[in-house]
Amino acid sequence: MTQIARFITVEGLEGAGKTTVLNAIEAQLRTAGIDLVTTREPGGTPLGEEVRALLLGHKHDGMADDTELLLMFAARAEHLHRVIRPALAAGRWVLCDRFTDATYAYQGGGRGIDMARIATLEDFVQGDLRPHHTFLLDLPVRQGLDRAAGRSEPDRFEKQREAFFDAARATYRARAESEPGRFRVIDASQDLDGVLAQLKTSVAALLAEVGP
Ligand code: T5A
Repeated sequence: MTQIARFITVEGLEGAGKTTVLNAIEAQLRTAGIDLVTTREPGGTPLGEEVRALLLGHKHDGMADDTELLLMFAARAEHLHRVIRPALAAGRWVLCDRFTDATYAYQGGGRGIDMARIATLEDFVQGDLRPHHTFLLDLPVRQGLDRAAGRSEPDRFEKQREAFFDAARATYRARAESEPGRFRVIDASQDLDGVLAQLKTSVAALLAEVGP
């Protein structure tokens, strides 16, 4: 395939089913002959994975909201430098589990940090690089938390109260509404077969849009 390399992200609350969906998108793109790199945030590099452990673990419970925000962007700067920009420059597509929309949703919506401050950091760290396509797996907060419960010891984010996730979901949905060309919203409250069927159609539409 000769299309311009695409940067695709997958977003959603805990228990939305990102892991399964990412695997399905990856398989469909590879079948279409696309060379891609799959990665995740926070993380995706050795430094980023260490920052992820700081952010998700409980060693620093109660860290300042601004510390959390800056650590997200520090990990992202490294990720862009080592993985995302080099892949796109080499013509490879990038499929990333979460990116800056998660920062708007969790640190902006959830923590209440001013969105304008997040936008300033976004410009500083990313320049004009933004995802081309974003799949948002949307489902009611309670349903996602119930699915996620019992998988393992809850991380620092999974321990937040429901109101935190309500605000994060509202932010995700508002962003999707304001950028309909970039976002594809998947109803993740359906069973797995239903979610995968929506996804297959959506990825096929994306492939048709970018052309051979
Ligand atoms: N974060 C991240 C920020 O605060 N700011 C940022 O800028 C960034 C980048 C990262 C955390 O960091 C925060 C957000 C997160 O809290 P993570 O591991 O990426 O952590 O996020 P999680 O949401 O915790 O990811 P998970 O892998 O744990 O959740 P998934 O992938 O959405 O859920 P998944 O696939 O594991 O599914 C959960 C369970 O539900 C079942 C699955 O089989 C599984 O058992 N399931 C379904 N069951 C029925 N029907 C369906 N449709 C189902 N889909 C999945």
